[in-house]
This record gives sequence, structure tokens and C-alpha cells, in this order.
Amino acid sequence: MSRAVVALGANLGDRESSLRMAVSSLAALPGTRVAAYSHVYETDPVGYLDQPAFLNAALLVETELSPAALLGALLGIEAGLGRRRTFRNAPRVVDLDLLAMEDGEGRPVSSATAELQLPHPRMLERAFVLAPLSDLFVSGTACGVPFGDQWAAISRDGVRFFAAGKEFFKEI
Ligand code: PH2
Ligand code: MG
Ligand code: MG
Repeated sequence: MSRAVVALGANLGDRESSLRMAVSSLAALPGTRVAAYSHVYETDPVGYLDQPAFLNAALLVETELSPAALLGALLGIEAGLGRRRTFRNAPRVVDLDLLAMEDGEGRPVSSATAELQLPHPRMLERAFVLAPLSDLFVSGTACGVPFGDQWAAISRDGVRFFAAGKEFFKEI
């Protein structure tokens, strides 16, 4: 059983329902369970600014899937929920990013292929990622990636608590 950290984002259409449907699709993957949910945050857009606010959250997932198979499944869930890829940082119905993973022995997985970079190269730059991570990992290390110092240092402007994870995802 491997552990994986998945970040979720949505800023088009019914954001709440997209996040919930994405999580229930993820939980239904073969050999996969959601072990923990972060809280949900409403966040101002980063990168491309002229778009609606996002809802962001993160999950700790336990899975028998390989990193490549999990990534493929995440892309499939995005497409199934109506994601259309246009330009970089464009608004999206749902975004599921594989941030970091550990193998069955608890060793951090690294990958540097064109399809999959692990850990995610930009995960420490974004408060909308670090806020949910800090809910999941009180130690400040996510599947081998230390993020606590960066979370203590980064500006939290534009990241607002939206809902408690337990409450938000309770129907799943
Ligand atoms: N995702 C991006 C670009 N900008 N901004 C916020 N607030 N939340 C996101 O999830 C997000 C973003 C590219 O994946
Ligand atoms: Mg993303
Ligand atoms: Mg993505």
C-alpha cells in the first residue's frame, strides 16, 4: 500500500459538487481509499488572475496503484467531470494534482518524466496548497516533503477558511 497526497481545486460551475464528486470517484478507484481530508479553503486565483476564486483542499490517499496509474486515474476523473484543457492556469471545473507519494515501504517516490514529476515542482510555492497540507500533516512533512518552514513563512493573503473537511466531505 502506497500513500499519496492529492491536491484538489475547482473554480468553474458548481465548485462544491465538483470537489465532492472528484473525491467519491477517487475513493472508488480499485485498491484505493481516502485516509484523510483537509479543510476546504476559498482562495484568490494565482498565476492567471482574471478568473473566479477557487475552492482548494487536499487528501491523503492509500492505494495499491502505481504512481503512473494513479496519475492516469486522476486525469480520467478530471475529464469525466467535464474538464477541458485550454491554457496554462486557466479556470477549471476540477483539478487533481498528485503532489507527493511514498512507496509501500514508506520511501518517498521521485519521478522526473515529462508526464509525472514527484514531488510536484511547485507545491511549496503556493499557500493554496500549503494550507490544506498543514491540516493533513501536523509534522510539517508530507510523504517525505518538508513544507512546515515554508508554510510558516509564506503569505496567507487570499486563502480563506471555507468549510471543515469532515462536514464538507461527510456524504462521500
Ligand atoms: N491552480 C492553478 C493556478 N492558480 N489559484 C488558486 N487559488 N487555486 C488553484 O488551485 C490554482 C490557482 C493551476 O493549477
Ligand atoms: Mg494545479
Ligand atoms: Mg493539474
